[in-house]
Amino acid sequence: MKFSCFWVVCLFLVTGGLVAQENLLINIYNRETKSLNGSWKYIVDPYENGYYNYRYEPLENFENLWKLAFFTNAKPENKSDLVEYDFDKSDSILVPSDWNTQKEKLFYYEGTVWYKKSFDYLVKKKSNRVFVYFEASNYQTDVYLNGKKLGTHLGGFTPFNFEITSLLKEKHNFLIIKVDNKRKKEGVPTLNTDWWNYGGLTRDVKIVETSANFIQDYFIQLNQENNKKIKGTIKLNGQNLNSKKVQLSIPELGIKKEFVSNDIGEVSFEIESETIQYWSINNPKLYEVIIQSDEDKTIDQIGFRTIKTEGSKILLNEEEVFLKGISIHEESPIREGRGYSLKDAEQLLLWAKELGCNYVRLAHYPHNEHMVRLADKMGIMVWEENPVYWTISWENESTFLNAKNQLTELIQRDKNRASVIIWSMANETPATVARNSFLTRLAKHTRALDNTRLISAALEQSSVEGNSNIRTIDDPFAEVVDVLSFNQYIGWYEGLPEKCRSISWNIEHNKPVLISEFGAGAKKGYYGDKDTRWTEEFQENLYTETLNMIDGIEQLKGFSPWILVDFRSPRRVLPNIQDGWNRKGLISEDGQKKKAFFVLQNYYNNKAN
Ligand code: GCB
Repeated sequence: MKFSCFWVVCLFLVTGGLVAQENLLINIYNRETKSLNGSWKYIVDPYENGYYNYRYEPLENFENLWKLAFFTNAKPENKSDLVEYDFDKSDSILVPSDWNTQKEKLFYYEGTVWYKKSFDYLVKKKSNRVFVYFEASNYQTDVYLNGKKLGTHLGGFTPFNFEITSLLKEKHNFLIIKVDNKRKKEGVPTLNTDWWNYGGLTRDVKIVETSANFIQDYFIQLNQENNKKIKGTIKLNGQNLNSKKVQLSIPELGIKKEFVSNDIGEVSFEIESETIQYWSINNPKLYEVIIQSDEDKTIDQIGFRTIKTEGSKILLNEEEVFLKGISIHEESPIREGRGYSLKDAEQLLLWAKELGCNYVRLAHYPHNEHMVRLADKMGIMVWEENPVYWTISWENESTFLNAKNQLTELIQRDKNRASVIIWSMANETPATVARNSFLTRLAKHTRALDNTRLISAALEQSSVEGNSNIRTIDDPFAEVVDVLSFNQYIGWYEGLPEKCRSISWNIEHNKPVLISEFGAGAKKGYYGDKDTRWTEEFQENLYTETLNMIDGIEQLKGFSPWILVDFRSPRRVLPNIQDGWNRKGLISEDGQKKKAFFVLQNYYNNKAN
């Protein structure tokens, strides 16, 4: 078979076409966009027949096999022509949303599904640019427009976009997306997790139109060293970006300033203001911030606050704060499956508020943007987490780059959110040399992108040598973090709840301590005595005992028990109790509060912030 130069170029695009960070757009939340949500055609392709030939070579490498590739959306040219797929005659599926809970036959499916959407698009102005923006898609996403590959994205929980200006037509565009959620050893996360591997276009898909030169990025917040100054950078994207005018206004603060960009289209500034009302949990003040260039304008709602640590204290606007938290998975409390909507976010955060929380841990991966936007409005502090979970391939450089890329996309999306106070690098990872280096590099990268927030990771505790009743943190990564967090399950995976009474804590670090997880499983409506596992009383007792125990940790500055709502996990198979659900929720998947909810609520209500 002929292997022409053209196909070599295509192959390069396929293998080398991973999304680069430089072009990720921000504040799409507030931009005018065309939604591609709704009904899409789909083809389930477990053998990836739409991508490989029978020798398992990509079809696109062969001129004569090209049309067999599903992304070409080929149709038979005459009645004898052989084309063995047809999107238009295939079933439909809704976007956004995972496929598992939409189609019964896909409940346990892990593999490739091809999505297709046709659309017309009239650009508003000829010189404008157009992008297709994905809020998230799990896990590997290959994107094709009108038969041409735009690129590949890895990772299930962060946004990415591709420019489509030159490929777009007024009529009959077809976007074909290959989404593959197969778990992989070298992936982030890897093969083993304690949550459901929901696949598909799980968040919104949008078309974004911008001017030729547009405002691509900005980072605007309070100077952490001087709370009378607002500090920021703005970055334009386009051609000839030197000496462009950029205006920043915050009308409520009487701020209106004009800057001129440097040769790469960036401006940096510091603006004094004596009258800033700081964002806080009691007064989550957000200002309307308007950024304008010659051709573009974008508006955001930004809160200004400082967050820092001092010894073992966490200071929000220089005042000590105790983080009354709860961990949350991104599952819809309204429908089944992966959460994605504003309504999902509202329900979860309202429950957290009802529990008395001023803080949430969004575990174990970046949640949808509604969560942090709403937390900004509701005055809830947020821990955001990269899906570096349990047993990543620490020595694999491409795994590292993948983890770094996902974290970068998260920071890019949320760095202007006052509610976000902690970036978490990982959860429950083994303290090996390779892992220490992996996480230290991630932390260094995070600080380089954003040195205004705190860095943490959910670590593990251990016994001091010779006395299993004295617990400590001897993980070397504790030296790197700003906030020392760890998970502990004394009374559930280790002994019974009363065991908490025999444990004392010897933590030597002069840093704030957070307990990022503790908990016990209980089936809503299963009642009994406190020693009977899975009863609400067992869980209730575990909370009572744990709260007594951890009150004895001197540097304790908050916690986020595991977890707000029961969530799906294929690891949880006990019939009539788990049935595929991790039961450590304080609320059942159908919204009923368990007894332990009220123990924690009572504790939080009696505890000062
Ligand atoms: C943990 C993990 C969390 C699990 C939880 C459990 O330590 O961080 O992802 O779901 O334990 O229920 O075992």
